[in-house]
Amino acid sequence: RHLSALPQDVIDAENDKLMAAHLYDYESLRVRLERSDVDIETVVRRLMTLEVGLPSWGMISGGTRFARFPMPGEPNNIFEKIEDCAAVHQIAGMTPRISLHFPWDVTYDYTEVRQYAEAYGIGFDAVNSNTFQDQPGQTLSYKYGSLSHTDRATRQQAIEHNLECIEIGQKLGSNALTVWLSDGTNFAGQAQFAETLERYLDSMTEIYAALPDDWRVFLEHKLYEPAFYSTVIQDWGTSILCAQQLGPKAQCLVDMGHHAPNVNIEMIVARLAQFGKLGGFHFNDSKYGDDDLDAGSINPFQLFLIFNELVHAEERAAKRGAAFDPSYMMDQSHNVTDPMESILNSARAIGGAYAKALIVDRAAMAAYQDANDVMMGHNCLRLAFETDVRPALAEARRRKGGAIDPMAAFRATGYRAEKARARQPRRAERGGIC
Ligand code: LRH
Ligand code: MN
Ligand code: MN
Repeated sequence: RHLSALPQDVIDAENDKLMAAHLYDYESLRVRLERSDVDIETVVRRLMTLEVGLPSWGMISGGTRFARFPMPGEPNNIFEKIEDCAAVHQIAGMTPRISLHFPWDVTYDYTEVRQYAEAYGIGFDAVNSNTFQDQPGQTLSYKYGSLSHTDRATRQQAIEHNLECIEIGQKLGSNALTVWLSDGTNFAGQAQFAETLERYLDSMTEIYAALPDDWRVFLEHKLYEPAFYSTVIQDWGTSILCAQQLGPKAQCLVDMGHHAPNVNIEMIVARLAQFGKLGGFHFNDSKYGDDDLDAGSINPFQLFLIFNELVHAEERAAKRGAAFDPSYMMDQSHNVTDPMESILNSARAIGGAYAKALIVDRAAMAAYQDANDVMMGHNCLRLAFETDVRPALAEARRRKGGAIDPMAAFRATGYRAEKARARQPRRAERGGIC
C-alpha cells in the first residue's frame, strides 16, 4: 500500500453520494453500446491501462513572457510537485508518473526523491534536458544555439548536460530522454540549414551512444519559438529523418502545439506509427500557436481523431505481434486555473478521447471504406465521437479507487486550501515559462 496524498475517505464519501446515479448512467451506456456490439467491460478494462505522465513544470501556475500569477498553495520544490502528482493520480487513476526537467528540477539527492515518489506510488517519466536557457554560472552561452552551435565547446557543454540528464534519469528509474531543441535562427542568412543539422546530428550521435539498453530518446520538433525564422528540428519530417539516422532507440515526440496552423496532426501520428517512430506525445491544446492550453479544451474532435489513429495503430501492431508503446504525457501551462484542476480536466479529456476511439465500429468503417461509402465511413467516427462515454471513464476511475466526479472530489478534500496554509508562498516572478 502507498501513502495517500488525499484523504481516501473523502473521495469514497463523494462516490457514495453519486453511486446510484452513476450505476444508472453506466447501465444506460452499457445497453447503448451493446446495441453496436461493443462490450463496455472491455472498454473499461482498456481505459484502466491508460497512463499519462505529468510535467513537473505544469504543477505550478504557468506564465507568459509578460507575467506569472502564482496561486496560494502551489508546490515550491520537487517533493511538493510529486505530492500534487500523487493527489491527481489518486483521483484520476491515470497519471502515475512525473516528468522532470533539468536544471529546473535539479536537487541534491535523487535517491531521496525516488524514495519519496515511490512511497506515493509515483514513478518517473522521460527526463527533459534544457539547453534553451543560460543558467547562473554557466560557462558558455546558448544565445546562438546549443547542440547545433557553431562553436565546438558550446556543443560539448550541451552534450554533457544531456549525458547528465541520462545519469539522473537512471538514478530515478526513468527510461527515456526527451530532447527539445530551441536552436534556430531569426534571420535569413544567419546560418546554413544543412551544416546546422549536421552539427545537431553529430551531437545527438554522442548522446544516443550514452543511452542505456532499455532507454529511448524522444526528438521533440517545434515549428517556431523562440526562433522565428527557422528552427533546426522544425517538423516531423526533419524529426523522423534524424530519428532514422540515429537508430532504433530514437523516436519522434509530438507536442500538439508545435505545428503550423491547420496541420493534420492525426495524420502525422499515423505516419510515425506506421514507420515505428512514434515515441510519444505532449498533450495540450491551442488556438493560435504553442498555447499549452488544457488538452481537449479547444478542439476535442482533433484529440479524438488522434486517439482514433492510436487505437488503429495499436490494433495493426497487435496483428503483427509488434510492440506499440508510445509514451503519453501532458505539457500544459496553467495560467488562470488551479494546475491540479486543469490536469484533472485534461485527464478526463484524454481518457474520453481514448474511450471514444475504442468504441468506433472499425469493422463497419473498413467495409464502408472498401465500398467507398464516404458518408457512412465518416459517420462511424461521428457516432463514436458523439457518444457520452463519461460513465465508462468514471467507472475506470472508481475501480482504481479514484473519483466518479474528479472536480467535486478534489474540491471536497480542501487540498489546495490546506496547502495554502502549509506551504511557503511563491514569488511572483516576471516572465519565463516556468
Ligand atoms: C517547448 C516545450 C518542450 C519543453 C517545454 C517546457 O515549447 O514544449 O517540451 O521542454 O515546452
Ligand atoms: Mn512539449
Ligand atoms: Mn511547447
